[in-house]
Amino acid sequence: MKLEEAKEVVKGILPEKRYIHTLGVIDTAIKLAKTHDEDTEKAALAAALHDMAKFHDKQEMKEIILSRHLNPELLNFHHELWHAPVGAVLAEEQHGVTNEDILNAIRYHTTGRPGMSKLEKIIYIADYIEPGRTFSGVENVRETAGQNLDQAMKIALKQSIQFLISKSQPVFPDTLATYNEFTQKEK
Ligand code: DGI
Ligand code: FE
Ligand code: FE
Ligand code: FE
Repeated sequence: MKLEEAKEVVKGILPEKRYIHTLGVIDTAIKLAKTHDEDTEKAALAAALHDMAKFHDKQEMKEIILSRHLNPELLNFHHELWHAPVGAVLAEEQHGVTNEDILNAIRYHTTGRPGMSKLEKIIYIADYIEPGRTFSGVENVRETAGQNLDQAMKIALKQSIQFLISKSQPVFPDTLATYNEFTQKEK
């Protein structure tokens, strides 16, 4: 699947605001890919599709998680977490995306995971810092992302976990494990 085609697909399924967010993630991901020597076409395609399941029917997402044997732990957490792994399933099954790195970048864009590839980090961070994001703390990650992806991941994960805790929300185990990994990496 080519970028222009992917944009048409998501333009057809996402509300305008979410489509504009997606365009911001594509732009940001291409920039980060150039800076950090990653394939810009892969980055753009993963970015275009990353939120494709964001408005997918909840019951259908649940069925996909069960039938494709995705991590069953997802069902014990907020349904906001489901659109990432379900999006990867839809990208593969409905749109013929076969590149495993692109599929993983979609699959782990919300929680992260230990052992993330460069592309996975780029999509996670691009989603966090695209120009439409205005929450407090976004600048910390914007400033760091051009220099050091691991450092940017650490800050983004830390802030996300702090935000969830401030709302008394549970934190998905992968998110904590990813934060621990980036923190332990540091010298
Ligand atoms: O889809 P986006 O809004 O662009 O962003 P996202 O996919 O990164 O995050 C979607 C939502 O998921 C966001 O509102 C925060 C929430 N979230 C992320 N990590 C966790 C989480 N919610 C819970 N309960 N636990 C998590 O670990
Ligand atoms: Fe998302
Ligand atoms: Fe995110
Ligand atoms: Fe997003």
